Amino acid sequence: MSSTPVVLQKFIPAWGLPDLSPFCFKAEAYLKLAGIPYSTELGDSRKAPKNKLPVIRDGAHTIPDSNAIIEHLERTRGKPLDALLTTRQRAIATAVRSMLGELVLLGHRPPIVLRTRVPDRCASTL
Ligand SMILES: N[C@@H](CCC(=O)N[C@@H](CS)C(=O)NCC(=O)O)C(=O)O
Repeated sequence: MSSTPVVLQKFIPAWGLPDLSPFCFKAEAYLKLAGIPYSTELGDSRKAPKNKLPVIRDGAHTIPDSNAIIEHLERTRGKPLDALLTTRQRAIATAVRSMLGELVLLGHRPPIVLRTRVPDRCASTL
C-alpha cells in the first residue's frame, strides 16, 4: 500500500462547492472520504494529459480522469469505501455513478436529468 502524498490538480471552488467541476469535486470527495492525505493545486487543463481536470500526481505517476484516479487509488491503497457493500449494492452504485456521469453534464446544456425528470414548476426554482 502506497503512503505517498497525493497532489490533486483541480479548478477553483464555486457556488459554495469545493470545485466548479463536478469531476474535480468527485475526485476530491473520494480522497476525503477514503481518508487519503492529499494537497491541491490549481491545474491547467491545457497542459493536462487529456486536456481536462482533475489530474493527480502520485509519486512518479500522473493520472487523469476521475474514474481512473479512483481506480488507481483503490489499486494502491485498498477500497475502504466499498468494503461493506454487497454485490447488489455495488451494482447499484455502478449504475448510479454511470447515470450521473453521463447525464449531469455541467455547462454544455441544461442537465438532461433536470429537463426530463423535474416538472417545470420545480425546475424554475432550481
Ligand atoms: N471524464 C473526465 C471528465 C473531466 C472533464 O470533463 N473536465 C472538464 C471540466 S468539468 C475539463 O477539464 N474541461 C477542460 C476545460 O474546461 O478546460 C473525468 O471524469 O475526470
